[in-house]
Amino acid sequence: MKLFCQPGACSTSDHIVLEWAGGPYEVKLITREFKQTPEYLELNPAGVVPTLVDGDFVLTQNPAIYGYIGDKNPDSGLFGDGSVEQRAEANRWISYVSSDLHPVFKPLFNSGRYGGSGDCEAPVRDAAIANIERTLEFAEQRLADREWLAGFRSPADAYMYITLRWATNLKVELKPNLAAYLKRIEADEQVRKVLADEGLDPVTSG
Ligand SMILES: N[C@@H](CCC(=O)N[C@@H](CS)C(=O)NCC(=O)O)C(=O)O
Repeated sequence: MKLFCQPGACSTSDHIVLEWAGGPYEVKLITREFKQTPEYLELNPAGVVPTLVDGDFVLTQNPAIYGYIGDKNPDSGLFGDGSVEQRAEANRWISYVSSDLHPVFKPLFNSGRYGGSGDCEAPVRDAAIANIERTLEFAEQRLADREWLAGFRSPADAYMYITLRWATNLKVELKPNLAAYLKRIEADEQVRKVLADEGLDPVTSG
């Protein structure tokens, strides 16, 4: 399996999931500019990361890629014990990150697509940060009595981690449960390896 990944973008979560899955994989690190080349657009016409290539099979969209990696590595525990309930629980939290949380960052990263000049105007920025804080509150409450979003470590945590890196870089102050969760994820040796492989620094100290 070969993952096309842009360091620090959501595709880093797929890199972490591949590492957690334990099977062989290859990562091609790409730039934002490479996503617009004919070579890449042939694989991913939307010009976004991630893209996973497995033989002749080309797959896009984070949730689909997590499911594929999980199905290819059934003993990895990525979807818990594999029961209908635990798969659904993992998918519920993958959906939360994919559909609710990730999109609220988009006005900050691509403000030009929201009618702005490309530089995020202060009122847009403030509203976007408020939306991020409001959306993070669900995860903050969820983590009050559990270590991982689904109740076991799943791809939702890898994806959540990437959004928390973005939030931290945007100076969003994380509440206690999310702050502890971020430290927990960054203490994971496999996450550290992925960060090193992508030339990224952890966002927590210690
Ligand atoms: N729904 C897509 C979202 C992918 C996405 O938004 N990727 C971002 C990076 S996190 C991207 O490549 N955006 C285009 C750009 O930055 O030029 C998925 O799940 O794969």
